[in-house]
Amino acid sequence: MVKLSQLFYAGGTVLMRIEQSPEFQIHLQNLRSKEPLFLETIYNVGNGHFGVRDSNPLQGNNLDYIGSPGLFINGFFDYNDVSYGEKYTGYPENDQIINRVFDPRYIRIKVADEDSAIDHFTVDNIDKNLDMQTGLLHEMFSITTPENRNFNLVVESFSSLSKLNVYGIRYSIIPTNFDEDVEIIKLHNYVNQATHQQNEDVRVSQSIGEMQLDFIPDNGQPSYLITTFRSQQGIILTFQANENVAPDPKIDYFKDENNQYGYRSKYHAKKGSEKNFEFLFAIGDIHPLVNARVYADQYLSALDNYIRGTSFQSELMASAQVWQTFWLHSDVKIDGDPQIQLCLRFNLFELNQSAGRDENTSIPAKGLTGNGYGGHFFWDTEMFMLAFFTYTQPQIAKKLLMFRYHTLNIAKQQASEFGLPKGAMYAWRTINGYESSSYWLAGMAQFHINADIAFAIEQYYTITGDDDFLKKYGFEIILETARFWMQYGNFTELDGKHVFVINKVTGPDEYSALVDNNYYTNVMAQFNLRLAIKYAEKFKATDITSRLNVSDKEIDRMKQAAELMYLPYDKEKNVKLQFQDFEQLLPMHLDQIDQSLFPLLLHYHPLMLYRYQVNKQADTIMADILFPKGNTKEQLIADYDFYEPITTHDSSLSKAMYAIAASRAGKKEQSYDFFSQAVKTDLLDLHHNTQNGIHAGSLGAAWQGVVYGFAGVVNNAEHGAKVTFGLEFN
Ligand code: IFM
Repeated sequence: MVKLSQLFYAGGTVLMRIEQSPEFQIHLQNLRSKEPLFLETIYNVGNGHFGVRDSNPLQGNNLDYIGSPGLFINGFFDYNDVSYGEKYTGYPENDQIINRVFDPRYIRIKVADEDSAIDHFTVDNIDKNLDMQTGLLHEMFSITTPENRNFNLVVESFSSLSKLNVYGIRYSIIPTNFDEDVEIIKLHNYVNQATHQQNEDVRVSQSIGEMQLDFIPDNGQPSYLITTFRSQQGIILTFQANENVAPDPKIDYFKDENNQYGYRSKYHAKKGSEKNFEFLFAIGDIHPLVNARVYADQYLSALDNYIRGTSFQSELMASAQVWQTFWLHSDVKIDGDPQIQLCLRFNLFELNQSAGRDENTSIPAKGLTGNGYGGHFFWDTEMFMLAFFTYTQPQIAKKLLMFRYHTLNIAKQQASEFGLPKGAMYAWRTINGYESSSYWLAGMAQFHINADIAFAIEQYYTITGDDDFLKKYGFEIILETARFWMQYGNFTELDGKHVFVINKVTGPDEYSALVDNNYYTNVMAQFNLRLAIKYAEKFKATDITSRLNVSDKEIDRMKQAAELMYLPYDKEKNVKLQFQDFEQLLPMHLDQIDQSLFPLLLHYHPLMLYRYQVNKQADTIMADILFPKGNTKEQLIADYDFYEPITTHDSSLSKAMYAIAASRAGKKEQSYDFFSQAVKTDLLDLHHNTQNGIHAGSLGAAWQGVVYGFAGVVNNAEHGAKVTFGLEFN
């Protein structure tokens, strides 16, 4: 079905030949679920700048079709009011929400007097295949009109990796039981698309932004300025029909009576004949609204250059070549279990489709496959996904870290508005750098994100040796986040000892909130402080430390704090305590809870959960994984045996971490079991919510499961620059 011969030969010259390996194909027949919304997610095509859900191509802006279609552009968002019962000082005013821009897959088809925009055409999936070696999505639909006219619609599409602004789509129409007049209309005249999706899941954003679409007149091809009402962003889009490829039937650029521009083609279709139409979209970068208006022509002509004088075919080939290079550097081969192999490849494919590459964006928790979690960036990037990029595409890892650098001033502003005179307080969840977490207990209070970012910088630096990055950007973030801990934490007396404590934080586990001395947070903060000390000493008496006003006195205080950091521990049980009073909480017997009540967060009030010893996800265990040095195997086993039975893994980030811990603890079967569930998260829809978007962090975590778990790679900042294989316990 996939026209490989067309794809890889041009003008008689072999440009590239790729054997279509079944190990890289996501074939509809092989998927367990055929549920439409799930398929929309799984068959998305993206490139870090944007992602397109695999909608029903006739869906349109009409509630007759059930779906959640759309184009999601990384960083393109609008604000929504948050309404609080009681709004206290410092609560975020607005929620940020990634915009659902119009669906570039949409096409309107008329057959005789029947019109897909008015009449309900039945659209059946016959075949779908995503070729992860080339990034080409190939689909065939069988479409039946209310008057029983039937035709096949073949749709091929890709998001270009070689030109991040380009999206290509090609349609072929083949009537199976009629000879009639057919008209296709490619007109995108709305934003804020109506969706029929009913979703009560709290993790799915209920709010939507408000965009405005303006046609840019008389440009020779449909072109748009799309602006957001409140965030004041603007984006230019344009698309072109390739008339050379399909001169018959002729395709016309038109303006309708409402001054809306599109393409249309009208022809007499014969049963069994095939007509092709192909379009290249150029999806612009995000600009401040004013610039977008003032420089629209300029931006537009730059975009035109991407798609003028080229074709679907050439752009697909160029993009497929980038995918080839990606696999050369990033593939992980697994013998013995083809399903796990495919899932892992899918995960890596999705990671590559999701990562922002422009320094102004990161990786949304749901990739670019939906508006779940508002399209926000969390610690997921730094702690679960970045390592994959650092090892395989460090240039992308750097861009992701640069996003944190470009938002450092906002983080400093947030610290200061919060009442901390020094340091940076990064947002728990955000698109533009500002905190977007209205449920601050399990949101903003997850201050560990500051140390997570510092940790990721150190990991990037130790692996790449990128001194320039460290000097110009990395050290500053490490320093400002370390300063945050010095401000938020304090010295005190506890259990008869002089210690440094960090109270009122929420750790990674979201089934407890606002605790004192969360082990993970404290150990990460300690590491963050030690990094600041190490690099302040390295750069002592240089313009780097003087520019950042680092004094000996400040570094001495950091040394004391790191040295005296309170790490709660139960000496009788020999376990690291998740937080200071963890053992005072009620026990929860997870085996006595009905399976239908998981995930617990959808069935219990948070306060109910906070009263129990129950973990949503790996918390203290992550400290063991990240800091193996000085940890004994006995300690790891004790921690594992204590926390594993009380962990629900309701967060998709959890199982891969347990797979690593189990592997290091010598619990091989458990490790494999956890890993195989983690790696299958999306392709097998194990959390039953892939329809809302992929679980990007989980996909990255599964990669870590292979590399840090089974392959035994020990790399973390604590071990210095070198990757070592096999963990040595002291
Ligand atoms: O960052 C995670 C968090 O750890 C668990 N809840 C979902 C967030 C986004 O993936």
